[in-house]
Amino acid sequence: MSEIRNYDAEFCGNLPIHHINSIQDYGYLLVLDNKTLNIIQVSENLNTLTGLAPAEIVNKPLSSWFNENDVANIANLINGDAKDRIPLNLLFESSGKQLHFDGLIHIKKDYSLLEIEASSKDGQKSFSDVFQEVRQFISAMESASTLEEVCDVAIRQLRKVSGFDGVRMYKFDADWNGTVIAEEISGALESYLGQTFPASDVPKQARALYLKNPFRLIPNRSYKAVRLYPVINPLTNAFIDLSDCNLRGVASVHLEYMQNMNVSASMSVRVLREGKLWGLISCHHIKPIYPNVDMRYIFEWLSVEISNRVAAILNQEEYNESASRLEKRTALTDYIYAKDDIIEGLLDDENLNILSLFNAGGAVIKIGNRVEYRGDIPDKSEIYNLMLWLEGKEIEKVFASSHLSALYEEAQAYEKAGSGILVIPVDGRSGDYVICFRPEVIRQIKWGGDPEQVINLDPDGKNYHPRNSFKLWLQTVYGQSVPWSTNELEIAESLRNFIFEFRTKQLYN
Ligand code: BLA
Repeated sequence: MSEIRNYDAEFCGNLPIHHINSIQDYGYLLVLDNKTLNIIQVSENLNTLTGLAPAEIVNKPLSSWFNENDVANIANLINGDAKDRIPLNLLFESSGKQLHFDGLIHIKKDYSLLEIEASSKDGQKSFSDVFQEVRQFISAMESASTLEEVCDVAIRQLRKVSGFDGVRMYKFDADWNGTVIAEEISGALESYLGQTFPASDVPKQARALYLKNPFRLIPNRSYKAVRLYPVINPLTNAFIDLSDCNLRGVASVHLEYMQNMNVSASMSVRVLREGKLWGLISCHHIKPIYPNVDMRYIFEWLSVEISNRVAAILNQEEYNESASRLEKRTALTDYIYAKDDIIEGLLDDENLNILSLFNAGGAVIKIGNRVEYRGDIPDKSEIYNLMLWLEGKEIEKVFASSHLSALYEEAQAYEKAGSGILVIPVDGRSGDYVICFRPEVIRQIKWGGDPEQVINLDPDGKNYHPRNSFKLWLQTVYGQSVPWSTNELEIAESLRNFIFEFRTKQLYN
């Protein structure tokens, strides 16, 4: 199969989801002028609370409906340092009625977004209950020692705490495709465990939002979209940016996607590693479900615990691996000194050599007039041509690929031995290189539905739909090796520096 089309870059990733100009109907949105605290834009459903048409609400001060202390607090916040996602408890007063609201305010330069929803005490737990649950959660995760165990424990516990029908751990790869690596579901949901979903399913602008907002909640995909009034924000003269707003309306392609997955509700919570999105915890419910604000905060808290635990395990694994590789590299460079020769030092020892350092199947070293070959490698003439190609690239730093034939067509002839290549230029101008080869590892990707069919266009050529089947779709990938890790590339670069210094010393001694 040819390369899969990148719908993320070409299409889905460009949908302006922040300018949707509508909200979901489980709350209300008020946009405030930071200077006057007047309401300048509202979600049209605010008329059900106030009994007034949206046109009658705008330009009124916030104090027309909100308690004096709350308004004073908001004024202080607007002038304060914290800007994003500040939670509030608010008292709303209309026609003698008092209603409690949970609020969230996002403060921008000229205006603030105030989203509110009726406080729900349904299923609310006492602090000590929550504390016990979280404590149990953390201790269960601490006793898990591998990534698989952590993910399994995390989603099992989250499902118990939240009551969602299904909870899955979804891990992104280097190309932002995501694989379900752990799953807890009830009978009515389809299993996606082990399946990979293309990057466009959670496109780049949607992924970027998790860096600011820990979760995305869609309690009912059949919600009635609520428009904003007026349509254009009077301070910016543009559609308002709803990126930060939890209530933000949902892109219709994703609502259809949820329908195709047979779920009504969805909540996805970020898992971060070193400030980057590592994965998502995706929760689904067959019927609509409204986790209350406390539950969302518990989720947010637990996602931080999960992120920390995942990062700790992966960092430890990487640390162990890089410490052992560094040890090997040091032994190898000592050996080069002992032999007083780069080629002999890198190849002579049966156990510790350039192949074992980089987990390579074969290697070739050319320095000056000497060429040495080891292990599984392409033919000598093929290597000669490869070196000419490398010379043309004028590489000065380490160069690596786990899919050489995608860059250099001739390599298709020797994918078995040389799907992957790591090149340490010794002296690129005279064609001197240390080259390691990695063999082909044929692998199968279990896609959740055909990745070539992620979008179906209507005959009008304008309207489109997401794929409607997530049935296992197998792709066999040929011509690729195990990828070279960042640490391997760093070690290769440090070896290049060593070789350079060693040769300089040899020249001048
Ligand atoms: C959003 N897609 C999402 C989200 C998830 C997924 C988790 C975040 C919102 C949410 O929590 O529901 C995808 N959910 C998955 C996947 C699994 C899962 C893969 O549980 C696997 C188990 N989607 C498409 C196509 C496009 C697209 C073709 O299939 C674009 C043309 C877009 N997905 C899309 C958009 C959003 C989205 C735009 C953001 C929706 C929003 O926040 O408004």
